[in-house]
Amino acid sequence: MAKWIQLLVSAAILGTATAATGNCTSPEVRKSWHDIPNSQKTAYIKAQQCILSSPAKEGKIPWAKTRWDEFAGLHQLLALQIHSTGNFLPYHRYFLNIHKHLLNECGYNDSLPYWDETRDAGSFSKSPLFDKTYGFGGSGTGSQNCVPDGPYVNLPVNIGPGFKNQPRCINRKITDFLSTQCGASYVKSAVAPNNYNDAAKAIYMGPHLLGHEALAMMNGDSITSAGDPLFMMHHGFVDKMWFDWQKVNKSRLTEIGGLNAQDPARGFWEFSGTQESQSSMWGKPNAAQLALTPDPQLGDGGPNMTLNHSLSSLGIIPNATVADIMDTQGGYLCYVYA
Ligand SMILES: [Cu+2]
Repeated sequence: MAKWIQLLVSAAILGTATAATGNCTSPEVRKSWHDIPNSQKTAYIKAQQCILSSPAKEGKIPWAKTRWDEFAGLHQLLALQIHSTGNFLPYHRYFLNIHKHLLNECGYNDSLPYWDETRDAGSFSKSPLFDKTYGFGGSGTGSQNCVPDGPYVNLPVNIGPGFKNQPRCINRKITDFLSTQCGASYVKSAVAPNNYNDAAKAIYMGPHLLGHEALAMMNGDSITSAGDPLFMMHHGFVDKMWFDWQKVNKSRLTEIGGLNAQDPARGFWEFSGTQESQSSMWGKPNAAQLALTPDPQLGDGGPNMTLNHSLSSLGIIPNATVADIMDTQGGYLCYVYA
């Protein structure tokens, strides 16, 4: 697709970005779930229920039964490209944008909320995010740790665990002490490094990973954690860390680095090896999954991440480049965090 058509389509999706100039005049303000009105929470939840219950639309991933499966399935296919690599922060920012598109399809046009986890660090279980009416439901119960209440009960996900695919409940098991490391002092050290690779790694290994582990179950599975709608709240928090890091110096809006993929023959790997014993149970992508997985070197022409790197949603929204998403107020994107 020609670049200008792509920009027009993107502008139509985002509403506030002007394609003709690439300007972003009135950025969407993304607020923590704590601070949005109940009416917005209800509208968001209704759209999320719609995504979880709508049939698959793209038809590219044969094992995806719902629209949500197509989204979670995309994260599964790309798992070895977007974790412990230079594409972690860029792709998850683009992934938030894909989610925004799915919410739009289901009638939600307000700003994307995120979860300011610093406010709940050390006591996740008491967070308003787990409210059964105005939140995502609570900690799991029973042998599968299925979330027992809230808006997403009885809405199964057909992706995961790991590289497997079977119908399952959204599950989580909150451990408060692990959530301590999502606190303000930990976030401050995560965004302290001066270069992209070190900051990306500190964010990944710090509040990002600990947030996942504090929620565990589906949320602790790096391949298919995106099955739980709560994932998007957590990754808004992660994206805000990158946004805050980038704000320090304009040169950071063009700074990228690292590799664009892990080795699929090895299976999933985390930066420091802390989860390797766990990841062995997540398995490896099978031949059908590999055949569907976008080429990680597309745009880069080699194993290293560049600004030309191609970001794919397998057709849900147009492909973008890393250059497009570097600046949240660059025109392709148009938002800030409050
Ligand atoms: Cu991920």
